[in-house]
Amino acid sequence: MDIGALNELFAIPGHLHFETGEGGLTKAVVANSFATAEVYFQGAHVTSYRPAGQGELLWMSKTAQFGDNKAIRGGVPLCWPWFGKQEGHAQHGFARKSLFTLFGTSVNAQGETVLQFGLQDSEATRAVWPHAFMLEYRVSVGRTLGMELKTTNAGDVTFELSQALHTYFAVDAIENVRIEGFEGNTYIDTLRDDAACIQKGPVVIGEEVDRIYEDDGQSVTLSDGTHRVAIAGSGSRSSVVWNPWIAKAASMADFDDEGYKTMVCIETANARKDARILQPGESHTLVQQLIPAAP
Ligand code: TA6
Repeated sequence: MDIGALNELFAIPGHLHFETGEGGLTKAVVANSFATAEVYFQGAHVTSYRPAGQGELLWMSKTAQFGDNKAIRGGVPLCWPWFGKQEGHAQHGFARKSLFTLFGTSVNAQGETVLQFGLQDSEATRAVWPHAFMLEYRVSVGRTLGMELKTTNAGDVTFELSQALHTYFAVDAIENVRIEGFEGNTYIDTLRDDAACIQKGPVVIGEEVDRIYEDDGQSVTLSDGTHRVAIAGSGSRSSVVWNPWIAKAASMADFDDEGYKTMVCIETANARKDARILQPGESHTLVQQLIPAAP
């Protein structure tokens, strides 16, 4: 649908309009009394969330690539219908490279701007992943950023789902980052042959980190001395913390070499043994909410 038709059908004065963004891709531009945000239709990808009077909460790579069938580096990629590597297929699935349909826009009772995107199975998706599905994604922009990813098994066979809201957070300086809330939790260290470890104290980042935490539904708090944001999730018992550090950042063309100094990923997931089995007709919703607070 072209920009004119989108604005005709879905724009909301004082809340939302549509523009052509980077790489000629269509994006929704939210500006309400609580915050601004941007969501690309490619991957239903939130690339910006800036609460009123505060700085940008999400990190975007300076060398991020925007184009058909490309995953955008930064913001909130949707890793779906699998998290991680899958023999013979692109890591983290195909949703983040797919063009979503906008099903609706509204203002809810809290005055938040709400966008509802969807993705259904197609010949192309079934060639990669042989299942019928309905994927619905609701983004709510207000004093908090709410993201709800609902998967429905629309077929007649059971399938396994693993996924993540792979959120890239902007931080002033990685050496000041503390992530509180995982203390005492078990985590898998994917950089040490999936060694099982226990988190002692807050998570601090001074090297490459790629961990999958067992998550008992507690919210975690990211702080760096200026930004402070609480991350609440539901429908998840696993969270991922990732920073590529120097070498890995330099090895990725769409990740600017110095970018590791100003970002950390905290991802609300259904990863590894937290993958879910959906029976025909069954649904599962993964939710992440970002709650910015003064430092
Ligand atoms: O979430 C952590 C992770 O699985 C890392 O292992 C790293 O691969 C990161 O995701 C980024 O993956 P991507 O496919 O977006 O380059």
